Amino acid sequence: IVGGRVTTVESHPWIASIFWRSRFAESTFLCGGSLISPCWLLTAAHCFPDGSRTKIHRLSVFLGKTAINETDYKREQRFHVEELVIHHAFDNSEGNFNNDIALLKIIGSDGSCAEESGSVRTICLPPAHQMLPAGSICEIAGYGKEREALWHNSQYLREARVKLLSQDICKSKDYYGKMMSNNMFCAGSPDWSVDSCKGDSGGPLVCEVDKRLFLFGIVSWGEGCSREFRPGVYTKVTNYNNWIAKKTGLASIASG
Ligand code: 4AZ
Repeated sequence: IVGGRVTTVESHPWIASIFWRSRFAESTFLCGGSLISPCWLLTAAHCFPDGSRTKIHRLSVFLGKTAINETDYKREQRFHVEELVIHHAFDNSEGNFNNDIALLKIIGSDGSCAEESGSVRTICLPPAHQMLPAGSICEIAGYGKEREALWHNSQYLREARVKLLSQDICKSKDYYGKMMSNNMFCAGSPDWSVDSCKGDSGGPLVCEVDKRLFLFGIVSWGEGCSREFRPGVYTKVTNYNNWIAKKTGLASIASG
């Protein structure tokens, strides 16, 4: 997150961190995610370079983490991945991560899923195709870089507020033009000082509607971070309610 501030996981208790263990090295941080039901995370498809051939036994998921490289036995919960569902139409052939959405089914060593606590809880999905007006203020959170030029991710969870941009503006020539599909939307700050960045991918963009919080976006891509006319691009979650309901078997989740 560029231009944000350090926060604690209690303020974003649905945020997950996904780690990858190679055959040779210890676990490295891969991506963020959001807990949408006790057993399911929503994240970005591009987080898994091997796609559906990803070896899920090499993945692990943490909930309830404020410091990414510290173990907090009191607050965090750790899981294995039982299932990885990458959207069948995920497509990066145009370099724009179309349908950048994936589901992870998590399971603890004792066979249980996430347990609600002060640092762990689910986030609701918005009703299918609900649109928010341009200019709406939403929040992003993640463990990603604080500046584009840095090499390392943030040590701590960070948050920031961004404004939704209209589809017309983001599809215009000055912005992303044809790179934008209707499965995406843009968000940023008018002075370009706030953005998601590398390492925030897969994580949440959450907006408040009638005093309730909903997961409207998944951090997906952007040209660099916090660059003029290059806002962050987010997967439009409201296009995928049916897909999520079908793949998770959670009927109630489709209606928000
Ligand atoms: C990335 O490389 C990335 N500014 C994520 C978000 C943004 C750019 C790049 C948005 O994972």
